[in-house]
Amino acid sequence: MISSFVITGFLGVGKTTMLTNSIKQHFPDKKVAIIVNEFGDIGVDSTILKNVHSEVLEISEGCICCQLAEEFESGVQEIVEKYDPEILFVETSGASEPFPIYYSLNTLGITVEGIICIIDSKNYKTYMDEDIFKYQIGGSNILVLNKSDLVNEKEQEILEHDIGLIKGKYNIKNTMTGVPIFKNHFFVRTSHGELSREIFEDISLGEIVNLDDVEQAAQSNNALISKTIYIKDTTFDILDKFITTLPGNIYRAKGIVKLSDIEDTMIANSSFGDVQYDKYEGEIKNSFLVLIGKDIDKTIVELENNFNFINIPKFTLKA
Ligand SMILES: Nc1nc2c(ncn2[C@@H]2O[C@H](COP(=O)(O)OP(=O)(O)OP(=O)(O)O)[C@@H](O)[C@H]2O)c(=O)[nH]1
Ligand SMILES: [Mg+2]
Repeated sequence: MISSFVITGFLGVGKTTMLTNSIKQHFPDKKVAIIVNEFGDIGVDSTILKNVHSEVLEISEGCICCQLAEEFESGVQEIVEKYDPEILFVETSGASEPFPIYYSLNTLGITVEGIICIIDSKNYKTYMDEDIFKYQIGGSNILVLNKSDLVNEKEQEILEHDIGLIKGKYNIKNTMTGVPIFKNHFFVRTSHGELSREIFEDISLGEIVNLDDVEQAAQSNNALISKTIYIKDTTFDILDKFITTLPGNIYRAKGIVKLSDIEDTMIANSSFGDVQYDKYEGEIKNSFLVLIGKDIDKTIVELENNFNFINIPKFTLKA
């Protein structure tokens, strides 16, 4: 029997970080497979995850909760047939809601042990009115308050209060009976996605009947758009200035870059202005960044006019 966990949460909250920092160390004796869904057209997360986990399947350029639902189901079947995992983790895109994914896994006969929603303790206020954020919380039973290193105790209390209110209102219910379908939920405070093994062992969603009577959220990405830009010969300082001064409607920037003054190739990772660089163990043909945000088309044209080292091709190059 295969058991699974769905990892959901808004853009850049720390889903991939949780998978890299927690999973391998907790299940060294199990065959673990991961399906990762990315909103952008080039998968950065699968590249990061492949450094840590051997069986990683990437589904990019859209959301597996709606337009890529079929690709998701065939992806699950493919990974099960090829690898026969004992545990499957599914990282949804930051713009996906978890319930349809839970539903698909059930239909495929895979037990879902937990739906883990990761929350960015510092930046959640920027998008707490977005439907997708509320439905991600409503459809989960483990609420991980991540990035606790970036907030103080008072801010954590406000966060827990805010998230508790959203959970109360958006908890997924059976529309016929009004009863919440997940029997209980709990909060976990952490940083860098570090979760204890007990969290994965002690939970179970239990058997849920009448799935057809469950209300589902209106699937709306609220105009989130992703665009890949390519970076031509430039230095670290110039790129860093570019990333740290990106306009506020670009929520997320991530990519793999080779710069002229640094020997290592690097993964650049920015969410809501918090930027981090890590060494990338591998080679790339073209340096690129995937930018994700709201109404970014005009912003991208302005960026292209202002920075001569970026290039937005009319077609997708191989990274
Ligand atoms: N300070 C701090 N940074 C964190 C923490 N968790 C993750 N990050 C950083 O946040 C950035 C985004 O993390 P990811 O794990 O890629 O987030 P994600 O949810 O997978 O992002 P998407 O898949 O693009 O939605 C990275 O630069 C991480 O290193 C944390 O607890 N504290
Ligand atoms: Mg990710």
